[in-house]
Order: sequence, then C-alpha cells, then structure tokens
Amino acid sequence: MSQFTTDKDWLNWCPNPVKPDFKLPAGAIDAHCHVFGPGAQFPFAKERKYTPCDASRNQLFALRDYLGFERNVIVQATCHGADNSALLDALVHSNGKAKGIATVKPTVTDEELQAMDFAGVRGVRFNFVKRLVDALPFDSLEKIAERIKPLGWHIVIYFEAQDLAEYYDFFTSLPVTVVVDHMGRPDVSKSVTGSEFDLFIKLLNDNPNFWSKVSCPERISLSGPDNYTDVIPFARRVVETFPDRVLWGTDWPHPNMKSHMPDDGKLVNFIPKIAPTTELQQKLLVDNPLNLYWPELSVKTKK
Ligand code: 0GY
Repeated sequence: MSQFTTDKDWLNWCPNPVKPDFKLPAGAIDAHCHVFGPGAQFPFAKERKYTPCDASRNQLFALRDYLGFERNVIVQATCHGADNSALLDALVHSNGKAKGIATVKPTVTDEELQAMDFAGVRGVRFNFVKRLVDALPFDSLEKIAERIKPLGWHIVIYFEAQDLAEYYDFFTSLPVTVVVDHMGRPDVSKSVTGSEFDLFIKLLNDNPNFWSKVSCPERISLSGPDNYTDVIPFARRVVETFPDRVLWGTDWPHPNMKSHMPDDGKLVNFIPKIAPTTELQQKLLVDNPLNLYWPELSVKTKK
C-alpha cells in the first residue's frame, strides 16, 4: 500500500487506448514519457507540487509495445524531485530500450553521474515552470551544465512561451545541446507568425545546438479533447523548418492534465498532421531520436 493520496482532481491515464491507424515507422521512439513510482516502492519527493496516480515502468513498456514504438526516452517527473530511483529502475529493466533524462542538484557526485550514465541517462532537465518547481538559480544550473558536459549529455528545458524572452540569454549561453519541451508551450490563441512564436523560431534558427519536442498538442490546444487542430500550424512550422532537430513523445502518463485525459492511440494518429510526409515522420520518430539517444545504432550518412 502506498502512503500517498493522489490529488483529488487528478486524471488517471487512459487504460484502453485505441489501436492507432497511423502505422509508426520501424524503430520509432517515444522521446518524452514519464514513470510515477509506484509510490510504495519509489516514494514521491517531499518538495513535489502534485501527487499523481502510479504509472509504473511495466505499464509504460506495455503501452510502448501496444502503440508500436520500439524505444522510450523517460524524463524524470517533478513529483520525484532529484531522486532518480524510479527512472533508473525503469532504465535498467528496459532491456536497452530506454534512455533517460534525470534531475540533479549541483551537489551530485561524479560517482552518481557515472552510475546514471551507465544506466542510460543522457541528459538533465532544467524546469522553469513555476507551478511545477522552484527553479534553481542560474549559477547552480551553470554548474550542473559544466558537470554533465564531459559525459556528452544534453539539457532538456521546460518553460512557457511568455517566459522565453526573460530566459533567452541564459538558454543560449548553455554549453551543450539543448532540447526544448513541447515547443516552449506556445500560446496558440496568438499568431503562428506573431512575435512570441517568432522568438521561439529564432531560438532554434540562430542556435544549431537547440532542438524541440513537438509533443503535447493536448496540453497546448485550446480547442478541446481529441481536436487539437489549433496546434497543427505551430508544430508544422517547427517540423518543416527544423526537420533534423525535432522529437516526438506521448507524454504518458500525462501529468496535470485537468481538462481531459488523452487517448494515447489518438495522439499517435495526430502525428501525420504535424509531420505530413514519410520522410519527415522517419526523421521525427526514428532518425533524430536515434542520433541523440542511441548514436551507436544510428546509420546517419555523413555529408
Ligand atoms: C510534461 C508536463 C508537465 C509535468 C512534468 O515533470 C513533470 O512534472 O513534466 C506539466 O504539468 O506540464 O512535460 O509532461
């Protein structure tokens, strides 16, 4: 029995998603998903801002197989703070089919970093979304960036569109590859060619070390369940402008979705709307995440 009580308004992940009509290319990678606990085995962090339902590694692996993905990139969820035990447990039990993004403090030891690297961690997440975390100060984040650089790791950043201007100079000073979660959470009530989204495009355009996940239409959309058409122009602009630096993920088990819980099969069916050609789909779902997370398996042709 877990000692944790799930938040009253928490929506559990969809237990019976549809089988997607869109057939994923062979070797497709779900490059943004999480595990929660189980709380009885991997307690949630004291400093967490939400208490989720359980979402175990075996449930994640079952979803991977059901939807037709080959591999996962598991991102440390804020409900586990900087205790990466659940993430590491998932990685070591994945049979080499999962890599991870951890959350660390500046006090992390070299031995801890080495052990995480051995288990399959390939980056750290810097989170600036205030409802999720109290972000570390820039100098602490800079220290972490310097510590992970020799390992060849990258940094995943999570922020919302209205905050990009404030963080822009810090982000572009980071010394490694940087992956932005969910296109920087654009406000899709604004124009796709307006100044706010143009700044995000400039971030990727001027900084070749920046990548973007084009995930989470269900979070970004203002148009309601299973109808995320307002997100399409934003995601397509990113996919078509930066085809070699985009990633896609389910975001299972969808933390903090309060309006509705998406069906993961329907999310997969949404992919061709944002990556309309087989070439773009191959890059988004296979080649790009392989290059970043499994370079040893990548068959990238040298130009
Ligand atoms: C996401 C989104 C959220 C939460 C987390 O680590 C987390 O707690 O990532 C969110 O609530 O927006 O990226 O899955």
